[in-house]
Amino acid sequence: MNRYIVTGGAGFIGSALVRALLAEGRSVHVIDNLSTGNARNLQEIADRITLHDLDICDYDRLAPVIAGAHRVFHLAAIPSVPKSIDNPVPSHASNIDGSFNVFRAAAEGKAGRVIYAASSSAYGDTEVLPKTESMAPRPKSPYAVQKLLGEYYASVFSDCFQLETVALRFFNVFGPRQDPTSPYSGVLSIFMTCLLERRSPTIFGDGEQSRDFTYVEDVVALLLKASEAKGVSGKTFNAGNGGRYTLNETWRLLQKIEGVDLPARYGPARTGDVRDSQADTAAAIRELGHAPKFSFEQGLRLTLDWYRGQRGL
Ligand code: UD2
Repeated sequence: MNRYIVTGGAGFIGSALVRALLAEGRSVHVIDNLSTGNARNLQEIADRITLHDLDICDYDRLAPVIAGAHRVFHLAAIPSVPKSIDNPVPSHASNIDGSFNVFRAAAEGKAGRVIYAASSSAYGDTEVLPKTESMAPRPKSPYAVQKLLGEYYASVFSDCFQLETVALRFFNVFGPRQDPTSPYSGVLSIFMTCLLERRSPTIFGDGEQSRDFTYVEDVVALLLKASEAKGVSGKTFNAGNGGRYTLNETWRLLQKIEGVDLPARYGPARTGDVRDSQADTAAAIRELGHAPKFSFEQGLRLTLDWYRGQRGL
């Protein structure tokens, strides 16, 4: 049976993708070193998948798992802009060396297409919104550089080593299972935890920075489409919703949904932070059949319900 590999499959996006692949009847192998991911995210499906507890930096263990796979979804990474500034060495190793290993293992092992999780951070601050794939990248942080380099490798492996690849630039993905417990966690997981605990969040900067928050199920649907689309090898596409919300608007909306009044605190802006982010989704719609289904508010409500359920509320 064809094997579908998900690196980073114990993470919140990866584990949602694993569920979608299982629903399609696929044989799924997860590669994860359980550093940012967590086996809990795969709990009720653990007996339906094969979990390889290994680091993508360990080529000798990685290569035999990837060899001959039908599709490789490469989501394993050390995410976070601030983490890559506070501790650049591990994120460089995972995001650059680890990604190179995945592409190399796929090419040498004659695997099918690799779908690479790139990042909207590659754009940096552009003069124009929304951000289109043809714009020159202007990475502002080590993380952004690392993720961009992975895209370049994806494209070069397609050209030079006949490996099919597609890169998707994820735009601030959120949803159930996103870990809210680290200072490097995604802002919405932190906001929602604050909301349910009736605490004020800290907004870094003036809160007028904006993001194209994208619900995880829409990204999963696009990953599946990118794994089958024709004539797209070596290309990079935005994986966003196409909208744009400031942090101030977002916190206001969450308070309204929950019916509370909890003014945010403000702290210094983060180094390496992008000011505004919004995806032009035209190319992904045209070439991959992207069709985001969840409005921001729908995604927020579903995610909030999930966090609430976790707390038995
Ligand atoms: C970047 C990428 C995103 C993804 C992610 C992975 C951009 C535009 N987006 O997300 O696509 O690759 O990295 O980690 O580069 N913030 C607060 N309070 C908090 C936490 C965060 O105000 O407690 C702010 C933060 O300063 C930023 C915004 O919220 O302005 C979003 O931060 P984030 O860490 O959720 O994601 P971001 O945009 O760095």
